[in-house]
Order: sequence, then C-alpha cells, then structure tokens
Amino acid sequence: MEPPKDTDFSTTANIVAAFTSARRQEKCATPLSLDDTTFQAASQQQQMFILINAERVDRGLPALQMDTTLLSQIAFNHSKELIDYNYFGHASPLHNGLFDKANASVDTLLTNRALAENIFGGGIPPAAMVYGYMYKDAGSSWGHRRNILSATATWVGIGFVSGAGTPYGTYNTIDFLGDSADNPYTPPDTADTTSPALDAPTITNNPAGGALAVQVTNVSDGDSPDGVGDVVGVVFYLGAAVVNGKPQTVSATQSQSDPGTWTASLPAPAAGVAVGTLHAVAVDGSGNYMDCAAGAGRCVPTYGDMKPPTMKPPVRPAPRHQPAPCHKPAPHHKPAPCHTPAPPRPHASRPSSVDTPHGAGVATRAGR
Ligand SMILES: [Ca+2]
Repeated sequence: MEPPKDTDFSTTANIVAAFTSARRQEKCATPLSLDDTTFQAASQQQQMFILINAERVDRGLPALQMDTTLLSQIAFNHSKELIDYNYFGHASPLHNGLFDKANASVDTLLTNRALAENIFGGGIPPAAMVYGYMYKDAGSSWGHRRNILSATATWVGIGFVSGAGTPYGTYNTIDFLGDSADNPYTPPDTADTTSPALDAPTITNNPAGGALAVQVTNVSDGDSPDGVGDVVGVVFYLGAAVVNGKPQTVSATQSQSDPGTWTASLPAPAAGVAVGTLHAVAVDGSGNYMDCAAGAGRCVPTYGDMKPPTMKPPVRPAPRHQPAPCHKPAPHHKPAPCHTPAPPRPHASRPSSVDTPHGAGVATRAGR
C-alpha cells in the first residue's frame, strides 16, 4: 500500500481516519475505535500500547499485557543508548554486541521464550510510528508488523526517549515477549530505575604498542528490587563506544576474589585515540548503565536516574473478547486479509528510503 504522504496524526479523529482508511485498503471493514478523551490524556507509551492492542484485537488476536517494570525499562534504556552512543540498531555495544539487552536477566526472562524488538527514530507522534510499523513497513519486509501481530507475543514493553540535537529526535523501542502457560512470565513488582555505581577506570599496564590492561573497582548496584538489577556486565572502550555503527567495546572479566573489580585487555589504541579517553560502563539487569570516564572520580547515580519520563501505572489491556469482525469475509465473499499479517514483500518492491528516514529495524531472538 502506498502510504499517504501527508497523513495528519494531530487529532484523534485524524488518527482514526488514517488507520481506518489503511484497513479498508486491506479489505478490513472494522474501523479503528478510540476514545478521544482517554487517548489524548495518555502518555506516548500508553498511546502506542492502545494502538498496538487495537490492531491486534480488531484482527482477533489477544491483547498484549504491558510490562511497565522490566520490559519497559529495558526498552527505555535501549532508546537512551541509541542517543548516548549515537547508533541505530538492536545489538547493544554494552552487551558485547549481542541482542541481549536483557542479558542480565537472560536466564530468567528468556528461557524458552522469544523476544522481538521494533525500534524507530523520528520526530513524529506514537500513532504515526504505529502506522509506519503497520502500513508503511515495506522496507523491512513487514517485520515490524509481524511483531505487532505475532500470535505468540503476550507481553510488551515500550520506551521513549527524546534528545535535542540527535539525528532522529525521538527514539522508540518496543520489546515483545512471548510466554506460555507452561512457562508464564511475571514482571517484577517494581522497576529498577537506578544505574550502577563505579570508580573511574584506570590503566594498570600500558606497554609501548601493546594491549592495555584496564581495571575498574567498586562496581555495585545497591538498589536492585527483586534481584534483577545486579551488575551483569562491564565493558571498556577508548574514545567512542560505537564507530560507524560498530561496537568498539570490550567485555570485562569479574574478579573471583573481589566481585566489585572488573578487568579487561584492550587492543592497542588506534591512531589518534588517546589512552586518556578510557571509559568503563557498568550495566544492570534492567539495562540501566553508568558510563564513567577515566579521571572522573567515582561515578554515582542519582536515585531513579534512568526512570522513563512517561512511565505510568499499568494500563488495562483492551478486552480480550471484543468481537473481531475482520475475521469475517469481506463483502463479495473475498477473504479478509486483515486477520493475518501481510505477506513479506520483496525489498525491491519499494525503495529502501521509504523506511530509512525513520531508521526502523527489527530483530527476533529465540529464547534459550
Ligand atoms: Ca539498578
């Protein structure tokens, strides 16, 4: 479907009109229904949640549940990373390049479960982002749409961060988790919103032309509710953590005898990179991180320093038993394609620039 170029998402009525029109082009007769007062009073996070569930429920899929404590905190921190480290992707430079923002909690969160993620950058409202994920997504073979309409997804976390002067302005991360009756997921009661603390990193050996031995001490994360927020990793880097989209970080090893001490061996600095630009970054199980530069003294967070500004109490999901008329045959007895995700389209069918201005991406990682 060719997206309307000047779609206006500034009012609830316009949002309803845009989504309803897009659905009709897919032979889905069910109009989007939004309560204007509720929607306009909702945060960015809540608006996105409402629209994702409307798209699901109107196609006969169960509503997702919002995890405001762990998944949303992970999503928020990923959006913040995209700004702080000036990259756009799913692999975090703070987790050794793995798609493991939940690295931390990977054993408890992802065991026999699947995590999928949508990310978006752009100075547009949440409704426009959901519209893009659902109806303008040809550039990534409809991966975003498949994630939103995944039959196996059950939980969602949503995080927004805005940064003045950043390439895209507002960054959004949505993390989808699928659990099951055999392996139900329960979010922690409270979010860990405080990053770890650590001493400034030091160089313990700097042989001419050789690898640097580096160390950081007194790494701690004292506030962790439910035990999910302990320090789960430390990385070091010189200069910048990401260069041309590639992580430059090196994972540290935790001392067996002193758990607060982490060490690593860094490759000899590239030309023009000073050893004085050494950084250590400590990460906890909710993706909260503290980046401490050499010579900075001890880096200590303010309590709640990573708290998402839009975080609100859990929003009640849309009713699960709402009729889903999109399941029924459309007029003239043609199949109604809106009850299944659109099939992948070849990349060649759309210029990739359709998506790249928004920097959208998708990745799916099977649980282990
Ligand atoms: Ca913490």
